[in-house]
Amino acid sequence: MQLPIDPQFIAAQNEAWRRHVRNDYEHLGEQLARRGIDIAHITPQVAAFGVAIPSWGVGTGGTRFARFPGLGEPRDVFDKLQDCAVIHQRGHATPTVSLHIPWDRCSDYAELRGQAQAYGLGFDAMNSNTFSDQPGAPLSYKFGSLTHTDAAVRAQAVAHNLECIEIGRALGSQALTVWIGDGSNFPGQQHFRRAFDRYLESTRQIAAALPPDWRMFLEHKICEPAFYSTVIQDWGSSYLAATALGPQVQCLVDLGHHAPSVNIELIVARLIAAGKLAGFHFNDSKYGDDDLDAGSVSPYRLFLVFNELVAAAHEHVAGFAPAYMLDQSHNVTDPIESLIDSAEQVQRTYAQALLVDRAALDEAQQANDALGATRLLKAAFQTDVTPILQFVRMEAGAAVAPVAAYRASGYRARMAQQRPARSGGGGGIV
Ligand code: LRH
Ligand code: MN
Repeated sequence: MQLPIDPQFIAAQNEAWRRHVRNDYEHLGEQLARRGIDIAHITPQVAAFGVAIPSWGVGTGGTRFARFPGLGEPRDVFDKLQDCAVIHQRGHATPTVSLHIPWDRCSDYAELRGQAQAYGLGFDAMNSNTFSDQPGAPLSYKFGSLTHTDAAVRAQAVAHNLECIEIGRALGSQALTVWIGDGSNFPGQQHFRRAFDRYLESTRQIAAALPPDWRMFLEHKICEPAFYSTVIQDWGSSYLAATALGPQVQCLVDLGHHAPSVNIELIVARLIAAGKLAGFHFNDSKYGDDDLDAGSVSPYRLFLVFNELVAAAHEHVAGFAPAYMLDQSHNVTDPIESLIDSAEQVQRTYAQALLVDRAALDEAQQANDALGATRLLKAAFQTDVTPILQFVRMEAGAAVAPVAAYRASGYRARMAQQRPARSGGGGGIV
C-alpha cells in the first residue's frame, strides 16, 4: 500500500498511548461484564464498521451566499482520493469513497481505481447530478431533470445516470444514488401526479440499465432547491417509487432532508420492515439541510437511528443491508478533520447501540414499562465507548488520537505548498 503518511509516524504517535488504551479497554470490559456484556463480542463488530466518505466533502463547502476555501484544497478527484486515504489511515473507519459525477469525472478510471487500491480504498455508491447544468450541455435543468415536461431534457438526465453507472462499473462500485431537486416554487406551477409519473418513466429506464448486482438508491428531500413542492419530498414518495421500480431500488435516508421535528428513526423502522432501506447520508442539522458534522448537534437522535439498525441486524431482518455514507459540508473546519471526527462519531454511535440489552428491552416493551425501556437505551448511549474505539484503531495500526495525529503530521501545510490557493467568490456547496 502506498500511504500518504508514513505508518511509522502513526506508530510513534501511538506509543505513548499503548498502555493506557489497554488499561482503559480492560476496565471497560470489566464494567460491561457486570452488565452481562462481553466486550470481546462487541469489539470485532466495531472494528468491521465502515462509513463511506463523500468525495465532495474533502474540499471546503459553502452556502448560497459564499464559500471560503481553505489551504491545500483538492484540485481533482486524485487529490480528493489522497485526502480520503489520510482520513482512513487515521481512523480506519472509512474504507470507501462515494463519488459525484461530473465533479469527479476524469480521463482514466482504471488509473483512478488503481490509485484507490494502492490506498486500500474502494468505491461506494456513485452520485449523479441533474441538479445543475453541465458545461456545454445542450439542455438545461432549470425546470427539472428526470421529471421535466420536455422529453428531451428527461432523456438527457437519464443518459447522465447511465453514464454514472458505466463509470461506477469501471471503479467497482455497485450502487447509484439518485437525488434530484425537481419541484416547484409556486402553487399551480407543477402538476404533482404527472410529475411523479414522469419520474417513474425516467427512473424505470435507469433501473433497467442496472447490472444485476447493483442497487439504485432514491434520496428524498423536503425542500431546496425547490421551495413550494419537491417531487420526491418524503419517504412516502420515495417508497412509492422504489416499490414501483422493483427489488433493486431502495430508499436512502439523508438525515438532514426532513422537517426539524420528524421522527427519522420511525421512518427507518418502516423502511427496514418493507425491505426498502437503502442506507444513509449521515450528517446533522438544526434547521434545514444544514449538512453539519454527524452527531455534532443531536447525538442522541443519531443514536436512536442506530438503535433501529442494530435491532434489525439482531433480529436478522430479511434484506437488511444498509449502505452507510457521510454527506456533509465543511464550511468552517478543515474538511479532513471533520470527516475523521464524524466517522468516529458514527462508529461510536454504532458501538453504543450494540450495548443495548435487547432481551431486557423486549421485556420492558412487552410489559409497557416505558421508563424501564427508555432507561435501557440511555444506559447504552451514556456509556463512554472511547476505549473500544481507541483499541480498535490501535490494533489496526491507525491513530489512537486521529485528529491530533493528523494535526501533528503537517499534512495540510504540505498540501498548501503543493496545491495552489483557490480564491473564494460565489456561493455553492463545492
Ligand atoms: C442533496 C444532497 C445529495 C447530494 C448533494 C451533494 O442535498 O444531500 O445527496 O447529491 O447533497
Ligand atoms: Mn445527501
